[in-house]
Amino acid sequence: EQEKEQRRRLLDVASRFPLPSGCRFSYGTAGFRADGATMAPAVCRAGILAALRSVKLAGAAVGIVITASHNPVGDNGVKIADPDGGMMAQHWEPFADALANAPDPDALLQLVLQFVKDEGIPLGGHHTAQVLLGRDTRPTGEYLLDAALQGINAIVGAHAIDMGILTTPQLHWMVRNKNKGIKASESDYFTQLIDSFRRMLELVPKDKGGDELAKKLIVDGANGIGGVKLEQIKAELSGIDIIVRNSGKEGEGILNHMCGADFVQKERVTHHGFSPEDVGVRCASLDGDADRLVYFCVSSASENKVDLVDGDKILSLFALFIREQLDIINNSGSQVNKSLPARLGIVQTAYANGASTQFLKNLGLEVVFTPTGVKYLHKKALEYDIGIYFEANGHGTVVFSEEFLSQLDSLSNELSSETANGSAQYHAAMRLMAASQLINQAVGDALSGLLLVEAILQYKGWSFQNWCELYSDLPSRQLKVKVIDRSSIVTTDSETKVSQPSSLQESIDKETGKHQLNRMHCNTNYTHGRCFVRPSGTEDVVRVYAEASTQVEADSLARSVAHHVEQLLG
Ligand code: G16
Repeated sequence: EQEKEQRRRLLDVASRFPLPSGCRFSYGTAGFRADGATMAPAVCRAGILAALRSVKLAGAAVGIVITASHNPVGDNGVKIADPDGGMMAQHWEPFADALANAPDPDALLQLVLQFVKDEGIPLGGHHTAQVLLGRDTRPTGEYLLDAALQGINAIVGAHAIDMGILTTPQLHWMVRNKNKGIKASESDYFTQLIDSFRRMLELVPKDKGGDELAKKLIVDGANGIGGVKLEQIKAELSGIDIIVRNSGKEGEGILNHMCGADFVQKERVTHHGFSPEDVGVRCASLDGDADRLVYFCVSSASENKVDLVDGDKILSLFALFIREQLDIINNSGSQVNKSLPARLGIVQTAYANGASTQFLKNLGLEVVFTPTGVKYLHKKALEYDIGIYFEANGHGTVVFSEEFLSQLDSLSNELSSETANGSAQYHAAMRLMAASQLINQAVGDALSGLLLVEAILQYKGWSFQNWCELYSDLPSRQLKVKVIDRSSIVTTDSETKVSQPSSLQESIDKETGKHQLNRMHCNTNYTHGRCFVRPSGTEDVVRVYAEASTQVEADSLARSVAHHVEQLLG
């Protein structure tokens, strides 16, 4: 009977959300994304998928976030969070694609039945499933939420819980906590941020307390959900004075339009909503769903220019801080000889500015690379006791292994019970503990990242300028190229090389070579020259990234390679 009911529900929901002809969805860098108005079939099927994932994992909570993050307001998307709060396991992505593109109800039913059999999913038994849903502020959000709910309810025994309008990282955090059996509501999330931030500030050495001006922080909310949430808690964040711009309130502007982390990182110009009075003030910028964070400072109002601190420099700040605390614990030379061996790993992508990689390697840190996408970086970072990952675009976090945290916990207990209470070692251990509570362990989170940055700047007594001057970025340029079919580009070596079409890599090599030749003739060169091309997994474009020793060279290298892409792929 239950099996019959299951089949009926799947056929029924599939007929309610037919796939429009010509539509093709792909579970890209961060789930399905497209024009919001065309997304309902894919979102409904993501609902089915999430419920199946929960059944497979013995009823553990799985998450669905309806967002297109940094994309324009007309777009929308959907991604699934696994029970640990991370991205859905990648080996389910081919099924996700097949399900989203199933042409009719019968094909969809057959696909599900086959998959359930292959994966050993106990559908039809006395299973349960629970799916937590969150969405951002996009106008298509509510309509897509309904499509997701219908998809979830098509699986017998599945239970959907709508968590409301949230930042993407909040939903990931909730899923993780719920499965750990710990507090998982939005107010619990805020309490954790506020308390651990306060603890971090209490551990700032007394001589480092910043002046009043240094407490001022302007945050560009990209007219999305991040600014809204920050407004809710800013009064409780003692120690910083936050002003939110592009907060998403009526009349403030359009989501991600001329504002937000992606805009300032790519364009390097001031946002909508900033004025000459802001010159010299420390500013942070979030993206539409607050999973990205970059910092900037308006350097010249007349020229509209900004000094940018991107994800690489945030990573470098975190790495310095964590390394310093580990060094204090391990080499303090204090009377209490306690040590805490920790494998610290740094994860970057090909977009990381070459100067940042060099800086980190010069510190003696282990730096590894993965393809673009938090799903790759996060997984890699989990291989370390402390893994720090960031994409240049501001997407990243710091993950601490359970084992390391429990060692840290016993160390701080020991230290606190000995005479060393109050010692540098003890304080360093407490700082790491507070940082692990503050920074989101499930996924990159702009709000928690921002508070950790602010606490570390105060700890170090650093201004924005001190931070910015950690190293000088190599000039770089990123371009987007529209082509007929971006999937015809296949990359290898963590996306640094094109394997197909092979002639494209030859052209890229030739362009770099040409400019090296220029060095001899015209005294210009790409001493630090680097260029790669990859299809975006969130937009219908091919991305071109070039880096060189001058801005003119980086621009020209990017332009010539973009031209080859256009010529070859239309
Ligand atoms: C998403 C991913 C990021 C990725 C970005 C761009 O960000 O979560 O990991 O760097 O897309 O990806 P692509 O170059 O493939 O378009 P967001 O902020 O849009 O969720």
